[in-house]
Amino acid sequence: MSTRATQTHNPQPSQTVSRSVALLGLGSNLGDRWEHLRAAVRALQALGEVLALSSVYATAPVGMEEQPAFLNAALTLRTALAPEKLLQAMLEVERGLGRVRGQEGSGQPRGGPRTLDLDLLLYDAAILSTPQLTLPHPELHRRRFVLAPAAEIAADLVHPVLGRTLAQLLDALEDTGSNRIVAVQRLGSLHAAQPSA
Ligand code: PH2
Ligand code: MG
Ligand code: MG
Repeated sequence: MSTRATQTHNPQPSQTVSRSVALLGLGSNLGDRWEHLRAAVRALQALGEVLALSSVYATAPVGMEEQPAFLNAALTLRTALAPEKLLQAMLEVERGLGRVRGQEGSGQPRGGPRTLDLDLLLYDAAILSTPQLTLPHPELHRRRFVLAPAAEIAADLVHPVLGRTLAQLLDALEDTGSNRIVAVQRLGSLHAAQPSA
């Protein structure tokens, strides 16, 4: 029997599983921020294949400004999980790393310090809006702390609503306020030793 015939008669079920590519934002501004990001990447590897991981960036807080500086990063994940399932799994990773959400009664302010924040920024070219999830992430194109790491690993990804690449969106940001270029500093690889500065 020829090799081709063998393959024809033995279809591989795993080849029929559809996979998508998600872009995730990572942030931490509480405790050992570097280690929280590293632990998050390890945990996310259980949800699919991490295709690319950005450098770590030290970023000034946006929104609630009276809080510690953040470390931010981004990664692309090839996954078989649907967007809502992926989001649920991401929330579990956050909880596993000690995140307490800022809800009434939690004692934590909304938008305040967090050990780990994972945001689903893009999922293929999906456009969707449910009470749980908006895609693309509504703040993606407005924030340098998101776009700088994201454009580092996926410059040519097109924002499905705005029709512009991540590199173009980053270029278009004004150098003002919390989006100042100096407010977002590239530190280096997450897998290297943490810079002491
Ligand atoms: N996340 C926020 C609010 N502000 N600022 C920076 N620099 N980085 C963040 O990840 C961040 C923020 C809410 O998720
Ligand atoms: Mg966030
Ligand atoms: Mg979040």
